[in-house]
Amino acid sequence: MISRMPSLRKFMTLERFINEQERLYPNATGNFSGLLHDLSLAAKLVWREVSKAGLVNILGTTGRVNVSGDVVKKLDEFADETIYKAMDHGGHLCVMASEENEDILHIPDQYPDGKYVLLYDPLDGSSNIDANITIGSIFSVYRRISTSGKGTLADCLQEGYKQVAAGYIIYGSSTIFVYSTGRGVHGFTLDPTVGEFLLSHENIRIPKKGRIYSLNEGNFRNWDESVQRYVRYLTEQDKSTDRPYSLRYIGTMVGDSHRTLLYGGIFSYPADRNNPLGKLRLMYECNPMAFIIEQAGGRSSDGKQSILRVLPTSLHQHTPVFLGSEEDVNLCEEFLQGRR
Ligand code: FDP
Repeated sequence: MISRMPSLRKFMTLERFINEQERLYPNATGNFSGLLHDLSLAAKLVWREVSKAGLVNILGTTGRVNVSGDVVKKLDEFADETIYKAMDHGGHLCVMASEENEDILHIPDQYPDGKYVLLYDPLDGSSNIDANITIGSIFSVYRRISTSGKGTLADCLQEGYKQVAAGYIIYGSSTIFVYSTGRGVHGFTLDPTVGEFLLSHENIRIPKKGRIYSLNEGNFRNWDESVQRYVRYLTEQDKSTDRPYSLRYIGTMVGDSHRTLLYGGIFSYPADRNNPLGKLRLMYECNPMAFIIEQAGGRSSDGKQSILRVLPTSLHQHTPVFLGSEEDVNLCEEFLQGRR
């Protein structure tokens, strides 16, 4: 007779995890879980295309430029449409907005409107696509504030602290779905052989302090003097404070933030002379990442306040961003605010 040893760990799929989380809320209608299930399907569809991008020769620019001035690759368009189509008919959403589109995206008339709002960056780090370097998709979910009918721009322009969920899918050496609904940050790695995201990083906590800094140092001369002083400080030699820090910069916000989440340190895109409000978008990139980092015990800042407190005034607004380990972001703010 074969005696079965109790298995060391149970296989927890993303689907099962979402359902188990729903049971913690006795009044849950299943709408929110349905939304997350739809997102995980969208993630797999985008992953499938990303992973064969080089093979089917769908790369190359379409010649179009998106509202933020980036050249749009075909894969961006595919991801944009795929996420929209996976999310438009579930009855969970009343409106969407995507980094690739200037205006809000309405739910088609034939489908029911729901009580949530989805903002997404379908393919972050698109300039890395051709080099087969890590890219990702980012999402952010809010509760609608309008009372009925079609969702509005005001539904989309809510402060980051009002997010009810946020996360990203990173297409790297593995594909990982990381998300938080305000109860910890959890990561699920895609097993491509069975097509399931499996829980691989439960309750991620960012280290209190790291020793990696991540930003485009090529912009050094265009930064404010306080940012220059901070970065110079990080590169000085001092064993007692773990300096010099190491520099790591992929140039994909998802990748750089994910590494910062796991290893600690600081990721930043500060304002510079060419980008007076920084380069990254508040609604599509900074808010969701700040939500994840803060949920994991880290900090985010625009230099003065938490990113999650920045008042949005337009869909594509930019903000300087500093996020990562609590001690690193605190120290950075001391430099930025002239306290050091
Ligand atoms: P990309 O231009 O490749 O789409 O906001 C987009 C973004 O990438 C971020 O993912 C990344 O952090 C940043 O821009 C990189 O900008 P730089 O090339 O100026 O460093």
